[in-house]
Amino acid sequence: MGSDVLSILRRHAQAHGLVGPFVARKLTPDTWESFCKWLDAGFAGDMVYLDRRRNERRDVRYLNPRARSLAVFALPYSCASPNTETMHSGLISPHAMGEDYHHRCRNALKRVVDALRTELGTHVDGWIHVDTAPILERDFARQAGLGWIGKNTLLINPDFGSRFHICEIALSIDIPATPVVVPDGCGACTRCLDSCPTGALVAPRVLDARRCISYLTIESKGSIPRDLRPALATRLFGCDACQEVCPWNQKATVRPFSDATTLAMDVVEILTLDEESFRSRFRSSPFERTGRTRLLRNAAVVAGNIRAQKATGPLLHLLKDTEPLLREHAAWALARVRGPEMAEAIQSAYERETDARARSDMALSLRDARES
Ligand code: B12
Ligand code: SF4
Ligand code: SF4
Repeated sequence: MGSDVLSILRRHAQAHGLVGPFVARKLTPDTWESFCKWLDAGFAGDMVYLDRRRNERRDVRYLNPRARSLAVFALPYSCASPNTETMHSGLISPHAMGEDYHHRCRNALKRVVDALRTELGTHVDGWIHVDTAPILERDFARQAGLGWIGKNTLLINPDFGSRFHICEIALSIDIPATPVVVPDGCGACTRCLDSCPTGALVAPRVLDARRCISYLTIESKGSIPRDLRPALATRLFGCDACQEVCPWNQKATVRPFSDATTLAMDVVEILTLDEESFRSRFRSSPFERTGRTRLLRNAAVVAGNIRAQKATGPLLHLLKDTEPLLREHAAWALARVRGPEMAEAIQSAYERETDARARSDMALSLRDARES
């Protein structure tokens, strides 16, 4: 029955653009201790949900007590060159383009499980996970033979590099593990560590999320540290520098799931969005998850980095936004875009500011504006 299950899963997964199944050897990860050390070192920043559910990551059966096997799938995504036609382009990581991958993987795997039940003619439980469950996905993907964990911490497959998402089905039946584990393909290479704009890869396979642009632009709900803002350059949402330089991505044959071509957005336009226009523009996209405040915060940083003169109006408007985070980042950007001309506006914003964090950051922006 095991091999029948594998071929049914493979056939239906393929029909939905997924590669797999790769079946894990066991339901416990090999690197849970390493994960705990990482948490204890504080590398997770504000991602408290990782610590809250750390014990559940010890064994898939904490989550799915009747699970007997774990089938892992990959969803490769497009890595087309950024479309930088807009005047004030903020880069969007290709993984975030098109339909939210959480929906896409979940819907595809639901159909795969339904097809499995129909073809086997019996009830099989299949619990679907994509990204958000307390499962060390790269660990299981590695032990299932999907790839190796690169020095940039990403799982790399020798055929399609690291640009893919990982999703799983925990099944209530036994299926045979994939016999091959992919050997390490990094060797002496250190390109990813050398090219990280913020030095977030503090050692091979160890990432300090607090410095990672992906974390700062997508996960972090707070202020982007002032010293790291310039390193974002034009990155509006996510970061791929440590993947772009990887030789395994350069030689990969990627099968994109998305036909999206827009990998950049005009930051000046983004800065004008109110809550309602944000929601209607980004419904069902990954930006909906992060919300208006974080996207506009990032857009202000990019506008400051590219010294977008046209952003002056929207940034001045944001000095009066209801979100202190936006007032703070708008002041920072204005100090970079128009320097001394903006000192008066920043001074007034500083004087009426009631949020302590925003106020202390604005004091520094005011100083910068006067000195520039
Ligand atoms: C938290 C999180 C983040 C955090 C932290 C990332 C990190 N490297 O830990 C932030 C927000 C920074 C992030 C960024 C990104 N993420 Co993310 N993220 C996650 C999430 C939810 C948990 C990962 C986690 O537990 N991290 C903690 C570390 C310690 O655990 P780990 O990376 O899983 O496993 C580690 C151990 O196995 C250890 N290890 C193994 N062998 C060895 C050997 C030695 C010697 C040592 C010291 C350690 C060690 O190293 C591994 C890597 O750190 C997963 C989904 C999931 N449920 O797993 C997605 C996930 C890892 N992310 C994903 C993606 C796509 C991204 C981004 C590419 C998005 C982007 N373009 O902006 C970036 C990539 C940044 C990078 N270089 O990793 C994909 C990765 C796909 C792949 N091919 O690997 C995942 C699997 C989501 C998914 N389902 O597709 N992410
Ligand atoms: S995603 Fe960007 S910031 Fe994060 S580790 Fe990779 S290169 Fe560094
Ligand atoms: S850039 Fe080099 S060291 Fe980094 S993940 Fe790719 S092969 Fe490994």
